[in-house]
Formats: sequence, structure tokens, C-alpha cells
Amino acid sequence: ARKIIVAAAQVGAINQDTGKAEVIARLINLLNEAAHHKVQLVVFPECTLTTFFPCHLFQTQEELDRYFEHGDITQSPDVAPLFEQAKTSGIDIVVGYAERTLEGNGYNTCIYFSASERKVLQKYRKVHLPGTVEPFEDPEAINQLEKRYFKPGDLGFPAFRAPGLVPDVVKQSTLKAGQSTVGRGDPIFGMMICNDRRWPEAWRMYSLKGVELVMFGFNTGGNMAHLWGSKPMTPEQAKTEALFHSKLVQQANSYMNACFSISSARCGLDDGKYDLIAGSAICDPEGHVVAEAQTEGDELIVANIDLADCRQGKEKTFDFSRHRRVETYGLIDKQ
Ligand code: CDT
Repeated sequence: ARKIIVAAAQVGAINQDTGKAEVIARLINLLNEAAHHKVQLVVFPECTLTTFFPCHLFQTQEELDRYFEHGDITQSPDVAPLFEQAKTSGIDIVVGYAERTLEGNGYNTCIYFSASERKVLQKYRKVHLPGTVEPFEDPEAINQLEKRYFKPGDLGFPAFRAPGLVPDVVKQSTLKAGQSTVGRGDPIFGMMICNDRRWPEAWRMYSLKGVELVMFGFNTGGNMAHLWGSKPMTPEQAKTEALFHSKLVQQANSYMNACFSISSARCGLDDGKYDLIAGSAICDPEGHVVAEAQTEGDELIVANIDLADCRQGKEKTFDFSRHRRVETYGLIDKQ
């Protein structure tokens, strides 16, 4: 068995003027609740720390930059208490944030912070950026300006091992030459962010690397049918459809890639206007939802998962080495 207690920490409404200290206090509350349930790993949402600012057009760089983190986020005076609490509680955390690099580039980023290693093990920058560069002409339409504010991620889809979570892992040195530690060594994880979850290529990049758990946060508009280009809908229908697609892609891709997945929503009605869906969920490798949020506010959902359950998919239906037909897939990396 390769058991881990994992959680998604869903985060409800955050307004444009909500202070970061207030947000961090809410996140620490969720972390304390996780500690109470003996959780080992908590996934926080995309852009956890602020309102989902790509809904807004900012006139100055200064206004925009209020929403970005500059430099090492674990050392930022505002945010450091979250990482201190993670260390104290012995809980690994995934946190999403808007990153401004020294060169001035913006990325939609998340990091995996290991409590046992006391450092960031992996950074991921969102590859698939939805929305538009220019604001919509209709002044009533809610914008999605990620293409304006961020560059596409330049780190690829980096799978990584997370030590300290599963006891009694088999070390590579104890195996025969050529024998893999996939499913035996420290767990293999991958991160993506929101829109990435709709792209099978992102999931497949990870499953080709043996990933057993994919983690992602999201900010998905419940009232943005205009962005999808779908047929006219009432706001209620649009929200139901957005939730349906969010669950559909998580369940289907968990199954087709024989991995667990954790999704964490930034949700609720930001500034009383910007409606973001909830529906944080934990899925197993057979595509079943094993835990799901019941509210549209701050909420922790917890599951006790056994990564060994990935084996049946990875070794049977989706045993890539026996069943994939790569000679027929050439077009995928050419177009
Ligand atoms: N944040 C993000 O990537 N959101 C996109 C759509 C914008 S909201 C309609 C998503 O794929 O959920």
C-alpha cells in the first residue's frame, strides 16, 4: 500500500481590495483544519492569494502589479506565515500565485512546498492561457485577460518525486538493472493550472512520466458563456455547464491516465459580480470522485488515497508500453 491523506483547500470569494493578511489567515485556518484530519498534502487554488484579477483591465502597471508576487514567495513577508505553518504542521502544500520575474515577465505559477524538505521542490508555470489579449468590446462582458498579463509557461510539465509522504519506499539501488521505481519509490507528482486540465496533452505528458497524482487549482467563470462561444444560455445553465465540464475533464483524464487527481477551486462571488464555480474534487484512477466540495466558500475536502490503486490502470488497460500505437500519433506534435 502507498497510502497518503490528501486534501483540496477550496477558497471562497476574495474581492479586489481584500488584504493579503486576511487571505493568509483564511488559508492558515484551512491548514489547521487539515492538520486536525492528519492530512499530509494540501492543494490550494490557482492565484490563491488574490481576486481573479484577469477579469479586470488595469490602466497602469502599478495597479496590475499589486496582484503579483516578486521574488521568492516563501520569503515574502506577507506570505511566509503560510509556509511556516506548513512546516510546523508537517503538511506539504501546493500554492498558486501570479509571478513577476526579475526580467519583468509575468507567469501564472504554482509551487510544491515540501514540509519535510523545508523548501520548494517544484515550480510549474501554466502552459495553456485562456482568454484574450484585448478586452471584450461589450462593456458588460466579463474579461479574461490572462493572455495579456501572462506569458505561456516555459517549464514544460515537470514530474517530480515527493519524499517523506509514503513510508517504506523501495530505493532504486535495491532494484535490478532496468527495473523502475514507478509505483514503488517516492510518489511521482505533477502540477497543472486550471485551463491546462482541459488539454489531454498536459495529462499525457505527465502520465508518460509515470505520474500517480496530478494536482491543480482553478478559477472558472460561472457566468462567462461568451468566452466559450457556446449557444445562448441563462446564467444558471452556464454555471451548470461550467461545472459539468470541469468534472468531466478531471474524471475522464484521471481514468485515461491511471492517476489520482486533486482540484481546488477559487470560487464564489468576487466583488459581488464575478461568479467563479466551486466543485473542488479528488478523483481516483478509475475516474470516480472520492471527495467533493459541498459549498461555494472556504472548505477543506479530504481523502485517504492509496497510490497503489494506479497500478491496475498502468499495468493493464493503460499499459503504455504494450498498448499505445505511437507510430500513428505523429500529427500530435506537428500541429
Ligand atoms: N483560469 C482559467 O484558466 N479559467 C479558464 C476559463 C476562464 S473562465 C470562463 C478555465 O479553463 O476554466
